[in-house]
Amino acid sequence: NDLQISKKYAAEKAVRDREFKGNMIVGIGSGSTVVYVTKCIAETITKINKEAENDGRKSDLNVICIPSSFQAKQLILENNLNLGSLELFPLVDWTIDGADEVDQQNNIIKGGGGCHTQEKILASFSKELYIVGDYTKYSPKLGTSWKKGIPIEVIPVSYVAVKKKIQCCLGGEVLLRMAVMKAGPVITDNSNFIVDWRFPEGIDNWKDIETTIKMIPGVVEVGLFINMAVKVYIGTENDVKLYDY
Ligand code: DER
Repeated sequence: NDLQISKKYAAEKAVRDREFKGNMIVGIGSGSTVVYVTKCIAETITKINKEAENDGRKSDLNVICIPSSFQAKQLILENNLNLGSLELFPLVDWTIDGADEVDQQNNIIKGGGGCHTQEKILASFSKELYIVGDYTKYSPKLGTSWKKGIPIEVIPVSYVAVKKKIQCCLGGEVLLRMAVMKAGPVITDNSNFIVDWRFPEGIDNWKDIETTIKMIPGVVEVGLFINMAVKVYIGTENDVKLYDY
């Protein structure tokens, strides 16, 4: 359907805009759009190596992929890519990741897939972060299209206290994210809970909000990526719109 096609187009454009040469450390985000990103990276590497072989020369391309989640690790392995780790490669050339919502000021909500903590770590230690998404992801201001709130990873024992603190200081409603295929709350790759903050109307000082929430003891990471993306690729059913920040 055209949603999947738009994801595929955005993913492929973001990958094809990158130079593939020599030794590269590449960050792999999480979610459904990144499935297309990982496949396209693998296809690009195969193509370059094949061209070198046909020219009778040895390819010098060596791509190592750093995952942002168990899902990303699976994608790297399923696509027969070289799996690395941030411990071994603490500085990443570029990362491509998805998003839940992007606004015109480069404020991004991430964490719909429950992986924003390692995604933000990986993004922060990457020289460049590229975001890819389908046409539902870009909106005039946060909250227009994404209605599930800001994901916040919390240390399990603190979730009620954090919920009350955010509700009383910032308003809105905070809900513990419950699992669907398992009884009880969602447990993250880092063995924590996630609460989603359905924020009130009229918030626009997102950098301050990010800092305020991050400073509450018990909060591990908040799914706000403010001014972190270099470029955002938004797919439509027959094209890709590029937002350059
Ligand atoms: O959790 C995230 O931030 C993921 O990147 C995810 O929400 C992206 O959404 P997608 O599945 O539509 O690519």
